[in-house]
Amino acid sequence: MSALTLPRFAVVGHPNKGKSSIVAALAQNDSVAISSRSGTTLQADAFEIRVDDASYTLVDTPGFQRPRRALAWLNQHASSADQRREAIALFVSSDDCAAQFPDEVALLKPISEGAAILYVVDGSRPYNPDYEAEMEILRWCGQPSMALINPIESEAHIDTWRQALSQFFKVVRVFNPMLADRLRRDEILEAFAVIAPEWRTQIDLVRANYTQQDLTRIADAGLLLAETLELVCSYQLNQQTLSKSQAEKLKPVLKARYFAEMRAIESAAHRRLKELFNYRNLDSEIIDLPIEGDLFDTEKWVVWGLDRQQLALTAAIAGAGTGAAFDVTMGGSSLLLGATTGALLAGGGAWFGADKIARFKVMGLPLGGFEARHGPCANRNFPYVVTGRFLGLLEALQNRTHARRDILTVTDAILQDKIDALQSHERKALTAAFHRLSSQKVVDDLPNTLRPLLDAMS
Ligand SMILES: Nc1nc2c(ncn2[C@@H]2O[C@H](COP(=O)(O)OP(=O)(O)OP(=O)(O)O)[C@@H](O)[C@H]2O)c(=O)[nH]1
Ligand SMILES: [Mg+2]
Repeated sequence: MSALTLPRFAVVGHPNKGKSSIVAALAQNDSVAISSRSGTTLQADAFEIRVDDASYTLVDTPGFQRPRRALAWLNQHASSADQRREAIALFVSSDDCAAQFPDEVALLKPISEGAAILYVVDGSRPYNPDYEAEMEILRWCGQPSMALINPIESEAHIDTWRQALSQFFKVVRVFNPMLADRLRRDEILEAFAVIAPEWRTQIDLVRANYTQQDLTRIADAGLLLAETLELVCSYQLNQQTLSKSQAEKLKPVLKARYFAEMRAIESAAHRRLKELFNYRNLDSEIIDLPIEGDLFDTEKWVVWGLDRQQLALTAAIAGAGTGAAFDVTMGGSSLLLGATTGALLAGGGAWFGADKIARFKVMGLPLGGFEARHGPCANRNFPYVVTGRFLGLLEALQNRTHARRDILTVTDAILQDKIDALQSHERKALTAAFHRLSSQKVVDDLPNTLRPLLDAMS
């Protein structure tokens, strides 16, 4: 091992103790194979973790299967301590061992080729001397090493594990791959540099780049949100028809297409957000983007967006009648409005078919004297709803690790807190920007206006 080689760590231990989970969490890679079935990882698998211009590698390995017999073999091939490393080298290159001890050969090979050792145990199960053969074999490798206690179900046996492990490893840490936030990940990287000081420069560079990467991710998420808001708030479907009755017939088709496309735009944005956080296989569930009906609770945007004076005003109106009176200033669609407002437009709905718009002719035929149109959505709630759902996903991604394989449920519940935390000028700017968006007006520098909402999350 030298400072010239890049840091490389082999994650080893008993089967089913979370080795692959630790690799997934640290590598931020949700394609690492993890399952409750013992013996999931069958061969050593190297994951290079590249963060900008720095990198290190984690090697996921199969668990020890026959450590006592492997140790007996090693003892037969080394009569004194100075021969132990050689015995390990012989072990991993022997065809006989490959046949007898395929898992031990697979896990020891990367170590004999220079990887440092991360030994993983389960802190919810009691210590037991059966593990000593594994730890003894690892000691024979003579590589830098540390132990990680993964409290899979509880922390019940952490103390006894610590005592036992400290006989074999200079550094012992508790690391839960399901809860590994940025701070814990950074602490583990720092420990890597302690056990392998030759790699410190590179590891410190990885850590610094992670800090930069976190900031860049949030900035990129802000750009993505701005782009998505502009797209959904201005989205419109038009279809020219020859007659008003044709336009009427098209009504349900156009409406369904509009809904489907709005949802598709949102899910594409959510997919891109997941990719920004290195989630490529993550399934999430979220209620369908509310495009009509009660989900557009008119009172909600009052609380979300408006300042105190406006709030008092709207509260007074709301007290007098229904909350739905606020937003009838639509740019052509009743789709996003609640039932009451929708009723104001019943019959006409989103239709602008009566005007003769296109008068030109192609080869003597009228191209269409009527236009059926759906959208854009002018409900003032809409940008808030889309933003809330986006931030909900962003926060869930930040609070999750790549070791988890369960479905992510997204809500927009955090939006209110995020808006409350804004300074009043920031909130005003946001309210104004969202109002312009839902009024189909251009918003100058939307990413900057959104920034304070996202900054709180970095
Ligand atoms: N609740 C909880 N479950 C965990 C934790 N770590 C691992 N698991 C679960 O334990 C099981 C085994 O995890 P893996 O990461 O596949 O374990 P492994 O050591 O790589 O297993 P093999 O490849 O079979 O040797 C999976 O079902 C994980 O979801 C943890 O910290 N908490
Ligand atoms: Mg595994």
